[in-house]
Amino acid sequence: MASSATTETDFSVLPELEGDIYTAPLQKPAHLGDDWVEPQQADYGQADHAIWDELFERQMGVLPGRAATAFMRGLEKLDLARGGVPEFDRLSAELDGMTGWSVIPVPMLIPDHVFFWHLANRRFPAGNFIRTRETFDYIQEPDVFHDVFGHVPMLTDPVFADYMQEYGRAGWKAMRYNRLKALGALYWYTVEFGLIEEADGIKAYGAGILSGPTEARFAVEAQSPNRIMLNVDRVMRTDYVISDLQPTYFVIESFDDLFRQTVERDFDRLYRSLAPAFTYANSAVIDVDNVVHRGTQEYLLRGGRGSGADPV
Ligand code: HBI
Ligand code: FE
Repeated sequence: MASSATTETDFSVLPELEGDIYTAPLQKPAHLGDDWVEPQQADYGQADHAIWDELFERQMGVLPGRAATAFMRGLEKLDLARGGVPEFDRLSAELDGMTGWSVIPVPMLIPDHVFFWHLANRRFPAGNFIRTRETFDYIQEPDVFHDVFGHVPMLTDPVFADYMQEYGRAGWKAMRYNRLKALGALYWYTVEFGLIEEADGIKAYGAGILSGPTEARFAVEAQSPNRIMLNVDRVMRTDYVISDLQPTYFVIESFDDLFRQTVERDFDRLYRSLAPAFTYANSAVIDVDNVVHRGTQEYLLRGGRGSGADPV
């Protein structure tokens, strides 16, 4: 049944922020409207398209057998193998016929409430730039490869597409309860770094895993990280790592199960039960966990990113 927000709230209107609601203090560039959207960059040069193609090739060398079936199907349905930075209008036209989503260009990280508002209207904000040679292996902000290669193929899956819209709608409520960190943790451990159980093993559907060179093997196969069945109450209380491989990955049985665990939840009650800060460390395994693999945490123990520790 629809949560109360979906009956009272008019999602076509950008929410007004009240009081001390947490949002990233971002300075809106003068040329952007309230929706933070701009025209897609039209002058990608040969060097930019080559960077996209090299990133694409590198991922296709590691993802088969490790990426969720829904993701691999989405790559095909959207013909992302055709080469070069894709045109968002083409992707939006094709997505519209599948799940009603569109891809909209944004120049940078945008405020949470604007991001949620777009998701609530089935618009996916994607980076309107591509990384440089110098930042080839690690980017600070999501560029077009992270967003369009990592996230957009999953929007071709009807259940996941519904989940993403409901996630955006849940953002409203999180703002009202000032629980954006908790909702951010749910996003992080599903949309960015989620794993799913398939008949032939655990696969990745999170864009942060799918768009990086090392994390697909680390998340799916390495001994180091924990792999724990996803429980929304537990995930929303769990801290996460922004700039390194995750010490813990959460596994879902199916996108239907993810949808059931979230949309059919009473988020009002859940948010009221959450503390303002996180409760569990990102490497913790707790008594209620349904543990698929208890990690050795050897990657962290040996210093993590920059220490030369080999993740897999
Ligand atoms: N902005 N452009 C962009 N891309 C994101 O992925 C993004 C964002 N703003 C906020 C955000 N993600 C996260 O805080 C989500 O949890 C909302
Ligand atoms: Fe992302």
